[in-house]
Amino acid sequence: MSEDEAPALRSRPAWAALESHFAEVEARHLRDLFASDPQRGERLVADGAGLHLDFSKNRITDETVMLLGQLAGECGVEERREAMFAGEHINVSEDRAVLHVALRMPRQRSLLVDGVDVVKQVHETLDRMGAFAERVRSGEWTGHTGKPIRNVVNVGIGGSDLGPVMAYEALRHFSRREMTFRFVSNVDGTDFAESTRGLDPEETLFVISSKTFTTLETMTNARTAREWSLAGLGGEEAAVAKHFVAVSTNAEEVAKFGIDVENMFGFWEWVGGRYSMDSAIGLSTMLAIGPARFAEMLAGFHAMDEHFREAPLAENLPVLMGLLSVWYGDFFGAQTCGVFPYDQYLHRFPAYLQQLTMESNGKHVTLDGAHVDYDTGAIFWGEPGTNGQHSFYQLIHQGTRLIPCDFIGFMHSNNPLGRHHDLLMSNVFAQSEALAFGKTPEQVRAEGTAEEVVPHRVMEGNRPSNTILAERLDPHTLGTLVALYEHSVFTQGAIWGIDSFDQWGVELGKALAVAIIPELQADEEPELAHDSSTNALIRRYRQARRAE
Ligand code: G6Q
Repeated sequence: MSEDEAPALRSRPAWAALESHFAEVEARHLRDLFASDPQRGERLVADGAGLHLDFSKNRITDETVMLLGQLAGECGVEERREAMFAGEHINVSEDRAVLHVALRMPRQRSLLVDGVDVVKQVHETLDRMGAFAERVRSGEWTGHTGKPIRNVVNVGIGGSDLGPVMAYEALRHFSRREMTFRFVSNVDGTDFAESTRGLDPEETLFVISSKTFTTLETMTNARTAREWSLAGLGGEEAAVAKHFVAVSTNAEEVAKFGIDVENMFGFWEWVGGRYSMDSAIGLSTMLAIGPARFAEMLAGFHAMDEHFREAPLAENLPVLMGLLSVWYGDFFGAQTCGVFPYDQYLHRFPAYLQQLTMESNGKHVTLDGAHVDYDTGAIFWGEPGTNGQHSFYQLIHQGTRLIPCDFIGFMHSNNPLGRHHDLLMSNVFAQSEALAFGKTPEQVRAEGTAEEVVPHRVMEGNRPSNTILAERLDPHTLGTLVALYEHSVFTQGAIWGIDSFDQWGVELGKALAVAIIPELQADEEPELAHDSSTNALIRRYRQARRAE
């Protein structure tokens, strides 16, 4: 396809049907949709892999679901899904397979990619990780001076950090409490300084996590970690072997850094960074919760993979959520999507999802390079409830923008304290109810509100949301939740016909900064050839540094 040829999406019959259907639905209020269809709240729900999705509070009818399903069919979502599971190179711009689903396939399965059984490779690595994690957790693996490891510091960034941090925080309840886990990602020295503060080098293990082992931030932090470690261990190079392990696909660079490749845990180019928390990149997670719990997490991922592969589209949680995102983004013009986990342990989940969703679907061309003439990935954001309610929910309730929301709640708390959990969950139900149904002027008046204040207190309602419920936040559930969003992202990408698995915008950032470093550090005033703004900023910084 030539660059100026329009992509196919808008000319699909289901798209046209959705456009005319949209005009009808847009005019309807969720109050009426519920009033005219008393079974709606029980019908527009789906269950899979232990998760319950109530999508009835969305601005849709049964016809919308049917038409969106038709669109998925016309866009070949199922064929593309099968191509992913078969190991085809669906990441076209990098000519790679996309096989994070193989990371959680059970041991007895096999998946041949270019003649190699990748499931066998995955389990060999999991076994090595498991043996290592057990040695560290039991105290058998000791540091250079013979002390057991009490602190684990994961050094990585982006996909090599967000998953590990999120999973550690999410599963803290199941973690080895006598051990401390910290995460260093930012090249800002403050991150390293604060993350290692108070730790004893004799008891500290660094896990250097980097797919490429060339990322500026991670390698800078890794070198600083080595200096910190050696400084605390009498400067003996031999200490590195006991205090550093690597997670990478690049054995050569790992060896160059000085880490014994015996202490390297590998993964493969078909695992994208933001899809890697269940690969060896999850080593810190395994050290925290142990190999058996890690296996439970993988089983959760796999259960959702199977659901995604087998459930009919209209009952398929990730497909439904993906299609609803397309519906709001491309028909209602919604720009963002809020995700609100009502569980404090999931406080890093929105940040994790930001990378998963926005790095995957923040794309402006289709697979064959045509510029899209529709919107792609939404802006994802969020905070745990109930905290968000006391700040930005105001705009969702009464602002002028449409913000579809995902509420995530659990039947049982990991910390059942008095009435806390009932209060927490009452807020999940109350918020989605208030967003959908609002408060009419009549209702506000009936509360005795002074007439001039009535408009201020009216809630228009008709604000859509999904409610996702699970039994309890445990490793299995976390796996299902992450896979739910992974496959929702996949579904959206397949509808939009984009490559959800490359990240050229991120690569650009990696290259640009490298060019400026010598200009900041040169002794002589460098010849600057940027634009006038960048030149002036660089000069200003150099001047400030000279004055130090
Ligand atoms: C993820 C991205 C990106 C990547 C980091 C770290 O999908 O590619 O976030 O994970 O840039 O890369 P390394 O693991 O190679 O250090």
